[in-house]
Amino acid sequence: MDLKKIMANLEMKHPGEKEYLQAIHEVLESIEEIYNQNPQFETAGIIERLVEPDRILTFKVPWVDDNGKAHVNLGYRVQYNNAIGPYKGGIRFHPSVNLSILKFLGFEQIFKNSLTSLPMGGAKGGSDFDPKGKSPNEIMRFCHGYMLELWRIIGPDIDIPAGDIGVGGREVGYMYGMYKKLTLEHHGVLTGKGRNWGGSLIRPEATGFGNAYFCQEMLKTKGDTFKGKIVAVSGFGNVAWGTVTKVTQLGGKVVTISGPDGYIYDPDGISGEKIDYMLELRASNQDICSPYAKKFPNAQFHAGKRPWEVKCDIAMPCATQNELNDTDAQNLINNNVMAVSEGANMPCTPEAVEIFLKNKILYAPGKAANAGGVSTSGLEQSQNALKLSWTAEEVEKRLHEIMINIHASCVKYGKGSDGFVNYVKGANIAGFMKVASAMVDQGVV
Ligand code: NDP
Ligand code: 2IT
Repeated sequence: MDLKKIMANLEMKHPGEKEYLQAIHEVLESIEEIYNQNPQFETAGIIERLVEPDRILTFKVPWVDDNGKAHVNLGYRVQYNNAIGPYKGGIRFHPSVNLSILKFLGFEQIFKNSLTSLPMGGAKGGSDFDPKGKSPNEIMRFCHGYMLELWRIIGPDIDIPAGDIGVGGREVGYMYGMYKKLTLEHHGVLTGKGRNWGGSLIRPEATGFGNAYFCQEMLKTKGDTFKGKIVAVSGFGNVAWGTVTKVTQLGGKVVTISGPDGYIYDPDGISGEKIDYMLELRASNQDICSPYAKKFPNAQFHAGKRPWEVKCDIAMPCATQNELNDTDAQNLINNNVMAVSEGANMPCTPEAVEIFLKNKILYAPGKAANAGGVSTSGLEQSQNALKLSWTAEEVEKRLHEIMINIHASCVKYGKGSDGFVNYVKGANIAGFMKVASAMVDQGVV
């Protein structure tokens, strides 16, 4: 593999798509050695075929606000690779959404989904629509408008979307309603559905729970646990909430959460009613930090800052991509952090990752640590196909087993001769080998 040449070609073809190029570089760099040992991959053109999505649908979504004024947003679905199963991945609504971000997310999803051991290909979709400050009716009209285009290219054996930033149970409900109206079919084409119409118990918590379980497995390799550990979390959305809940259950003390306005440091720990309050604020579409600091006076609000300056044993970034840079990473190392586990997708910059690997701490990339969300989406699909509904205990037990197995795969492919586990390498190689072999089996298509 000539990594430099591949990257130079991609930079020429897709100028300015920085998140996409970042994600591709990270994966190719870590699979280079094993790729070169398997000449059948080169013959089958695996890299050239993997780095470009199978197809991209771009469309406009016109919608009308509560004052009768029309607006237009851009909608996308990137169907990346379906070698091991139908396309699968979330939908993101956030003003920052563009093709580069959705291509990076779709590309990462291929390997994440492969790691889960479930039959799911990789995809991602979204829009630059900003749900913040919109009324429930405006959200509904937008979701309906988005699905009016998307329905043509999805299906329970074709492409199964789900939530991501700005898309939770409510938005999935509106999109599902429109899909059903257009197709007359009720077969669970989206995951993250409501409990009463095909959703799975534990799906809302699953990404954060899985993140905590994965980190627990990493700690086990050092003979350690979450008990008594100080944990810094960023974000206050779906993934942050699940992470805070499970870390607290496992005996850790979460001292930070954050929003785009800054972060909260709560030395008493964020647990119990404080977690419920976090949910309440989230549901009411407010910024979190100043109301939280008002309600719990021991908590401090650090406006415009990120939580990585706080002394902690474990850091769990759960907000968005590139939210933890080299300065943050060095702060964490100087404060003796022992583990970093990514709830978000690609929250650490490449420079930050390099610092973690150089210092040989436990570092879990998102495609491994946050795979519990899509895994439980897969379990939701299984329940839909069986026309059954499993108990919360049953789903969580399966989720826990999947996370333990993903950890084992990372160790298998990532453990060096000195015993240090490079989870980036482990996750990328384990995810890649399965997809690449399936592509070879199926010929050049
Ligand atoms: P939510 O919308 O529930 O929460 C996102 C959080 O990140 C919010 O706190 C949001 O604050 C903050 N945020 C969003 N964009 C930015 C930004 N540009 N700068 C700073 N903060 C930002 O999303 P999720 O919790 O679902 O997603 C969080 C991360 O986890 C994402 O990287 C997502 O891809 C990843 N993920 C999600 C999964 C899922 O099942 N939902 C599964 C696996 C990974 P605000 O709303 O105020 O902007
Ligand atoms: O990034 C992710 O894995 C998700 N947003 C969840 C995708 C899914 O299909 O459940």
